Amino acid sequence: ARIEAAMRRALETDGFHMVYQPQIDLASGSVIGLEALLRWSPDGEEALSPSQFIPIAEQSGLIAELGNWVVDHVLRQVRDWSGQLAGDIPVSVNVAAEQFWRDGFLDGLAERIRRSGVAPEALVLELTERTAMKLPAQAAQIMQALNGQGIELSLDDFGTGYSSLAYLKRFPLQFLKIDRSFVADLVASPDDQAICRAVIQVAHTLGMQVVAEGVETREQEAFLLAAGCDAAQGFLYSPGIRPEALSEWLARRA
Ligand code: G
Ligand code: G
Ligand code: MN
Ligand code: NA
Repeated sequence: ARIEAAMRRALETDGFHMVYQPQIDLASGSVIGLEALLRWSPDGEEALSPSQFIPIAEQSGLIAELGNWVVDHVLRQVRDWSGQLAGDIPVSVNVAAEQFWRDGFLDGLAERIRRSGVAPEALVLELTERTAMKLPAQAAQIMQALNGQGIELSLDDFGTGYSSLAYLKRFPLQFLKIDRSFVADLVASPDDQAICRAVIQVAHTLGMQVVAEGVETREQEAFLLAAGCDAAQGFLYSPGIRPEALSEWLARRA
């Protein structure tokens, strides 16, 4: 309840902010995406991870407002970046289950994008397996509608939920993200190596690009590249970057 009240205050006072983590094309080394990550330090206290406070926002119903804050904030940022290096790179936004499943999510999002003047193609939505598998048939319909509006979709944390391959085939996804738990021990674990290879093959067969999360070493990167993985993000390249520092980071890599 205390966290809930603090979240309400933070929404009123812009107490949240976003950082942007680069996604790197493994073959060319170029930056092909940015994942927007929500950050919050309640009233001068130590930062809380979204994995701690998003579930509270979902239970309390605050997720609608918080989700809208994130979308509007990212859209404004993308608009501010137009004409700069970051302006041409699609930005991935995480969508929580309770946010996705609320009545009016689709229309509300379309309206926010329309009002911002940003092209829908500038956004990628990251949905988790848990979100999609809650009601797979309806999820597939909403996903079709999002694609129809020009918004691309990514399945986040892949391998940690209970996705059925039958549904994976029916979801109109452009990207699949290998969860970082499979990447962490990649170099030492033949099991994780086999899992990553298999996931990459299945995703490619279904026409999806694969992004590996949590890449921290050159060895992991080399394995993933050899296995045909398309892109990677992780501390090897950069943690989330404050928007005001991003242009410089991009310029330094270019
Ligand atoms: O930011 P961090 O790397 O600590 O992320 C922890 C978890 O919180 C990840 O699973 C990430 O997807 C999620 N997350 C980060 N930002 C957002 C956000 O804006 N909205 C939602 N729903 N989840 C987010
Ligand atoms: O679930 P999601 O993929 O959206 O999570 C992103 C989370 O992963 C964020 O909390 C981010 O800070 C974290 N993260 C990003 N890169 C790395 C990494 O290389 N190693 C680890 N351990 N965490 C990472
Ligand atoms: Mn994510
Ligand atoms: Na993830």
